[in-house]
Amino acid sequence: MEWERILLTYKQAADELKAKFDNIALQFKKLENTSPIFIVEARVKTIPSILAKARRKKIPMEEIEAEMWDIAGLRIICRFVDDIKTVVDIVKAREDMEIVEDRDYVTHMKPSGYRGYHLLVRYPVYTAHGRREVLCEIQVRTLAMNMWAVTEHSLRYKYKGMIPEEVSRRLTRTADAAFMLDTDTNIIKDDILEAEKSNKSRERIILDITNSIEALDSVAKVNEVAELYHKFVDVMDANDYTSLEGFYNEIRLITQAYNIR
Ligand code: 0O2
Repeated sequence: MEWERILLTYKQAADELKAKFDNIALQFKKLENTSPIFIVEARVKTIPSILAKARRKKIPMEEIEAEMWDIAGLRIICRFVDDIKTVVDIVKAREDMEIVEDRDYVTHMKPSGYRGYHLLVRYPVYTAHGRREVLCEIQVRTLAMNMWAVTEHSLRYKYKGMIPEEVSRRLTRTADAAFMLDTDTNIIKDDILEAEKSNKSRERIILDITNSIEALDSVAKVNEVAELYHKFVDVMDANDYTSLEGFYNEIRLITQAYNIR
């Protein structure tokens, strides 16, 4: 096997896919203040890990590329369970990758307690030696699902698959806790997002007021600017969004009158 060439092709696929989904997350955040994609991670399996999985699943060496689906892996982490469906729909609507299979371990939890939505995609890359198609597994999980999976993965590795009874019981409890965390945060999702939105617009208003007063400093009368500073401090002390908005509108009128912003 030409491991280096093969793994470099998978690395290119994983890197490209990460860049694509990172950009989607960025666009959501900039344009809608929130994104169904929270974190994107990409990895290529190491040679020992590929060989171990091939042995475990009895995949002959010459069939590894066709049969091992997750040599290139992308993990998309979401904050809310509902976001998983949004992300899956985004992936399914793309024309630069073909869905080969999907596995919904969110609705159908694995017996281990594992949850996540897996999409197997065929993705073309243009390498130094031409076009290649590789399989890549996209795992979509919530933060809680991911935390559980990473923990269970470490324990499984530590105990070589023979997790002691007591540890296994605790793992089941943490899976239940992760499920509850996901269910409850999903129910109050709108509340959480609304709170974050108003925090963000508060921060933006405060920054705008500060910049406006600074700009007025060079054109308005000293007394007028000092008065505005005092009023700003009072409004901040009051910690009331309506007063802040009122003061913001007042400042905007003044800056417009001075024709500075
Ligand atoms: P790694 O080190 O994360 O890459 P299966 O035969 O069902 O066990 P299969 O057929 O390879 O697995 O496909 P599946 O079910 O889609 O699982 C592929 C990957 O999903 C795994 O890759 C894990 O990353 C993750 N996964 C699936 N089941 C579990 C689970 O019970 N616990 C944890 N922690 N992760 C899971 P690898 O190669 O096993 O591991």
